[in-house]
Amino acid sequence: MRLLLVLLLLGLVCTSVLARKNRRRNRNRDVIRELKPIDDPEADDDDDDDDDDDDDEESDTNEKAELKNPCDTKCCNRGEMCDVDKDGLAVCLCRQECPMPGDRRLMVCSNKNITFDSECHMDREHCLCRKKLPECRHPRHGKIQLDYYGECKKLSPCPDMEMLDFPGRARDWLYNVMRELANRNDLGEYLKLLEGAQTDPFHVNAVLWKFCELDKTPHDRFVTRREMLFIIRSLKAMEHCLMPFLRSCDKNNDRRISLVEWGTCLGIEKGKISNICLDIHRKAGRRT
Ligand SMILES: [Ca+2]
Repeated sequence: MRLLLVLLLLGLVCTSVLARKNRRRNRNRDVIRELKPIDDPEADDDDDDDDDDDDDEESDTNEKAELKNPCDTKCCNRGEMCDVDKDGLAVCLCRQECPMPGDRRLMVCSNKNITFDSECHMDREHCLCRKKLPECRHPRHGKIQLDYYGECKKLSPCPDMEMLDFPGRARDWLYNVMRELANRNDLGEYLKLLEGAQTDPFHVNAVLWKFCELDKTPHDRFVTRREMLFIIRSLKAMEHCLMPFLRSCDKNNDRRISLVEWGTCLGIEKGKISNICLDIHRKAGRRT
């Protein structure tokens, strides 16, 4: 029941994150649309003098160059939005405001243990404080980061018994996530691994699949905290054994988890830990 709840909550988090991304994209499009000049089709009709054609073409070209929105090629950080200054240059400014989500599930907890109404609110505060602007609520927010999705709460320690039980629960959870993704046709090239995971009580394929899935940036057969950020942020508040478990996986303390460390940590026999991603990625035409 608890695993199902985690699965459903993860689904909710995924959906809300995607929705936020879409809303952010739409908002950015709206901003750019507002900043983009609107061509006036009647402007050309006013010019009837053939002798002035060359001058007009040159003028049009200059005008178009002038009207090109410099923000089209400007990349801003999170919490910022692009604007054009008085000299016509693209500048990144902190967002003036964020929409109120009206849903407590979109709250986020920062690494300073402060709850924000949304990721947008936290990013905006980070921007204001980084730029030392007067609206910044506290100077230390200049180094604020997202710790986990949801309202901040006291995270209880993981009891030894639960820690012992964690690998088995994690394997079952990974298998359930895999099945859920397959039901949604989102398992892609890893679909063939599901059959093996179904018939195996240890769900070895599900454990190996998750490693392939996490090891992406870069694909170097190690999983770093950065590569696990989404799963950590999604589950940290719900699963108090997650962080100590992940720390325990990194046996040689090099701040990254190898495939063998991952498999061993999740209770898989060494002989069954294989780099199945290699074949799958090759067959999918992906560089490995
Ligand atoms: Ca990696």
